Amino acid sequence: MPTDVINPATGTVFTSVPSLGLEETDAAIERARRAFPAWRAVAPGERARLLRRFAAVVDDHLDELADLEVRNAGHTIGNARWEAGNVRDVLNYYAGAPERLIGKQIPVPGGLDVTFHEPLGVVGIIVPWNFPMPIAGWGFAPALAAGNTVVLKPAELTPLTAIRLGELALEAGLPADVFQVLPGKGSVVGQRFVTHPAVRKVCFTGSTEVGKSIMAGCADQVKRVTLELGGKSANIVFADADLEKAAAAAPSSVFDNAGQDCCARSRLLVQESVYDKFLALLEPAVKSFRVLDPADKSAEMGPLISAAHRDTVASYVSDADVGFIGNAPAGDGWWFPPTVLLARSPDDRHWREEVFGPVLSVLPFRDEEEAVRLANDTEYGLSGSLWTRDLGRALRVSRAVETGALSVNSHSSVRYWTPFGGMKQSGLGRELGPDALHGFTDVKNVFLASGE
Ligand code: TAP
Repeated sequence: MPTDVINPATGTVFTSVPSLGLEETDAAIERARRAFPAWRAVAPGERARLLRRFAAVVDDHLDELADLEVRNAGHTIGNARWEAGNVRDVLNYYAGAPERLIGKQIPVPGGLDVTFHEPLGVVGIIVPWNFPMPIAGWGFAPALAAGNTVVLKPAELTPLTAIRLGELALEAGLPADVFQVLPGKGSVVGQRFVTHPAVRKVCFTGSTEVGKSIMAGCADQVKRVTLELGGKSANIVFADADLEKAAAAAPSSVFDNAGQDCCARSRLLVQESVYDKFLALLEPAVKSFRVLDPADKSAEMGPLISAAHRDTVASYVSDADVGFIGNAPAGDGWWFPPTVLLARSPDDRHWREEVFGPVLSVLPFRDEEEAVRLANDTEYGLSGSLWTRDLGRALRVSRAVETGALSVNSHSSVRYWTPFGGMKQSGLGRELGPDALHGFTDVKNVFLASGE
């Protein structure tokens, strides 16, 4: 049965894609299993060349991929171009890996001991709707570089760029069945990655709730699993910070991609001595945040992904203390304005739960100890920022905040050169960075007796 694909900026259906059933999923996994021995046997230099070629073909189609994402996910054209470029860059980065997948030679008595990083087999990648291209690339690029074959399930809401990337891989010369994109339901295609014995690893990005069920399902086969889950990250502004800079940067740290970002700094902690001053600086920055047709080059934020999601986001605002609200287009599409809520206490629902929309909750704190305690008072631990001019404080707080990625005097979270992933219930394992291939390989130790 085909699935309708909707443009969230207009609410209209503009195409449909097939939704694969169980039999088609099993057949694709079987093809991936059969393609594995030949792919792992491709010489490292040749695998590197194919991945670089794949990157070049993505680059040739950058505008096309970006336009697809604007229509399918409502991403601003600026973001969508960055996202397609990120797939290219991540492919190029991991194209350097096959020739550098170096084991160890370990001194032992009686012979020679060496380790190999062996590919796992078929890797299943499950992608959410919020960043369809980058999250796909962070999985398939290192998985392929390590010599695995890949089956990838895009989110039902946003399948188009992943399907196109699957076609571009073939155009670049990757052998058939090495990288297959399987559109369909999570409960059918995604779940089969968990239960099918030929799939040796699942990379899941999405909600903490589904991630837990995937982890439990993978336990049955001791299947490898990487989880990138939700977040409720804190942006901590100390009184000694460059307040103008921190206030100017705060809106994009939470409203980028309409807040549908697991790294969104959706909890703003402001030291009480500068609380009023900071909010006065923040208000114009929020009100001038440009929420426009995402195809408009000057747009900083587009619509939410669906009508149902807009209802969920709205439910957090209805009984909260609203600080101030930005602008959004009226009319068709799933628009929601940037919204700043003043938390009454850390028990407020909007302070505790991941809204996954353009909603920022603000709370004052007294001192460093209280800032750290409030920042860590959550089951999540993905990202976060702190703003201060005090180097010692920057170091102390960076070490004390329990998150996988933190930035000081900036809101940087994801750079493909560095590891990305969550602490606590935000995830398990790390993607990106120089060590990502170790998540797609098993170490084999070989001892060769010298016969002495
Ligand atoms: P989910 O419902 O968890 O869906 C994520 C992906 O998993 C989709 O492709 C979905 O397929 C699939 N899926 C759903 N149920 C499944 C099952 N039982 N077995 C296997 N696969 C299944 O999340 P979402 O609604 O797409 O995204 C929103 C949430 O994801 C947010 O709350 C956010 O916390 C989290 N998120 C986290 C991150 C990172 S990087 N940590 C990134 C994006 C999103 P369908 O298309 O059929 O739903």
